[in-house]
Amino acid sequence: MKKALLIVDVQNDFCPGGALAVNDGDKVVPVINNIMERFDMVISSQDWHPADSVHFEKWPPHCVAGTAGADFHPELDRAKIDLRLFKGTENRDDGYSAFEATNASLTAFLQEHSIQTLYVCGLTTDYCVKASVLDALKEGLHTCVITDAIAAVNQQPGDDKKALQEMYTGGCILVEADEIRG
Ligand code: VGL
Ligand code: ZN
Repeated sequence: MKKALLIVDVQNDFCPGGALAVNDGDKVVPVINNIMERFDMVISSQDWHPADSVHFEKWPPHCVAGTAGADFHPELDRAKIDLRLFKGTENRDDGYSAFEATNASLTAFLQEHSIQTLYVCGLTTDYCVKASVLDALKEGLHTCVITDAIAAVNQQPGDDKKALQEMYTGGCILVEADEIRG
């Protein structure tokens, strides 16, 4: 069975020094680089907001389209990425899930490549990773979240645990990077 890796929002603004930095956001990068070659396809998403997005009523401005903050973390191995998705691109749209990308359809891409299993990693556990996992489950995909390749906003302590619980309850499998075979 074919499997793909979805790398959610490993962007400068979610990493230390960024506009919406999350604890240990950069720690996911070596873990992700190390596992990419075990997948048939690698897909990335990027938060890509217009400067006047309503999303910035809830969040400090971050990942404005085309800015350095919206770039991938410099150490992410982008050469292995087969499809780049951009989301949150409309000014009325939060775009938390990679399935809401506006430049291409993740669902169509997975169908074209006969991929039925999706592994999700990246930033952030309690928003875009969770939203992408829940949409993947709705699409009927076998869905796994890589628990040592994610990091959370944690506005409230424990939001990360709650998000993982919600994913698990929805049918997502929790795995560690070491358990993934090529
Ligand atoms: C995200 C908050 C706001 C995420 C995006 O990538 O999880 N979180 N925008
Ligand atoms: Zn955002």
